[in-house]
Amino acid sequence: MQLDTNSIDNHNQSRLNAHKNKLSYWADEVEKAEATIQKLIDFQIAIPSWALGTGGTRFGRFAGGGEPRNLEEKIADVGLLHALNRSSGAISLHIPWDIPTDPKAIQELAGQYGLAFDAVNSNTFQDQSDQSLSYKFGSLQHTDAAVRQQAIDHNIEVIRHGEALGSKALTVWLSDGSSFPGQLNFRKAFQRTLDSLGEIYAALPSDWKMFVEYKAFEPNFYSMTVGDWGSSFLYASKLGPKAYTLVDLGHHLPNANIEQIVAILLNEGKLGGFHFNDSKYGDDDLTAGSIKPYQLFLIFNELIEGMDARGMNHASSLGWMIDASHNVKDPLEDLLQSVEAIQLAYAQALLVDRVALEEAREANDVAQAQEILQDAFRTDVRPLVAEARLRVGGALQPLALYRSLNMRQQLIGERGAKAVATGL
Ligand code: PSV
Ligand code: MN
Ligand code: MN
Repeated sequence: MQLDTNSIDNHNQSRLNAHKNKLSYWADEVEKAEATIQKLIDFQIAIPSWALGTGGTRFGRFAGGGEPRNLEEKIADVGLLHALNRSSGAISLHIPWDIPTDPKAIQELAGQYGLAFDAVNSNTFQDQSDQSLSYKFGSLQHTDAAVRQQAIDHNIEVIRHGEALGSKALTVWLSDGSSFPGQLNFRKAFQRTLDSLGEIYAALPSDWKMFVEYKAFEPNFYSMTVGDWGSSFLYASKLGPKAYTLVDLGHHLPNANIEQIVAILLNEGKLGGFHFNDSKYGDDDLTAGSIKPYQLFLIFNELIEGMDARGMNHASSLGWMIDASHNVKDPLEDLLQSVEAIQLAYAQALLVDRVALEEAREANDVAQAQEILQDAFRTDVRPLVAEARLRVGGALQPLALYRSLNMRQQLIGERGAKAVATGL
């Protein structure tokens, strides 16, 4: 479904005065506002193909209707999001859920919506019907070399699919680990995983990156073979310069200081990118910024500090991806909310007075340092984010427009009330 530009223009016209009033707050700080708006325009956040359908839980799945039935429709959904917010210009695919049978046609279709292909994801955490050996006891760590080889081959196949579409990165997330003490020889599991990853790494094209995603728990609950940033960092360091750690915000033990992890990885040149989401308990995959917006801001604060210190381009140096999927909200509304929350955190962090912050730190002025951060966090940057969208043809209020045009009803009309997307 294509969104016609008239709808966006009408929507923006009707809200323009109210928007300009809110923006006038920035009249005294035009330079700061302009710099922030420009950075927001450049900043694109990739949408995961598997979040376009209603997410399942272990207990059930309540599909909302009109979900994309194939890769073409997933691309159309991301195209719709991008038309609304002009900030979702990439899609991240998961193989085999999204095998592109005709990569040329798929690439062309994505091009029509102005979309690029972000990291491709492999899947050795489920058994597929056409697969000969099982991943029940792991994939790249498996005791049986034949199972490891099957998982290696799958990852290489994923790279080839990505190459055909113009992706530049492979994300490897492994469910490998153990559920009971005694089950696994940790040392051997690490070494086997490293060796297997090494074979995949060797198949990477020269301009590709490999993201090693860690997760502390689930589906294994005693040990995870890539369980924390330390082990991911070790794998990435041993693999070589094309390998990086990927931080999924929901993959930590409770109360982990994610912003500090981010700062250290970035400083080591080993931070590859993100899977944004939010959580209260575990890998909840809730909408970004819905539970801990201050944490999201603090992460961006470290990102900006570290990227600027290393002369990195904010928009293109790291992989910015969402990994959230919902089962009680319309997935497209949920994704619009996630993108907006990420932009808000980014914009607020851009406002931090870094010189004053460093002075306060050097002087051990704790209260002042805290004031500086909270001052930025408590600034209402919504008009800046809306202005960034407006300037590049997006909607002032994407979610409101999506609703007023009855987009979900239209999708249900096109695809049916029982259309269910592939994924978890
Ligand atoms: C695992 O929990 C994960 O975060 C990985 O990124 C997977 O690819 C994705 O979720 C699957 O939904
Ligand atoms: Mn993830
Ligand atoms: Mn996850």
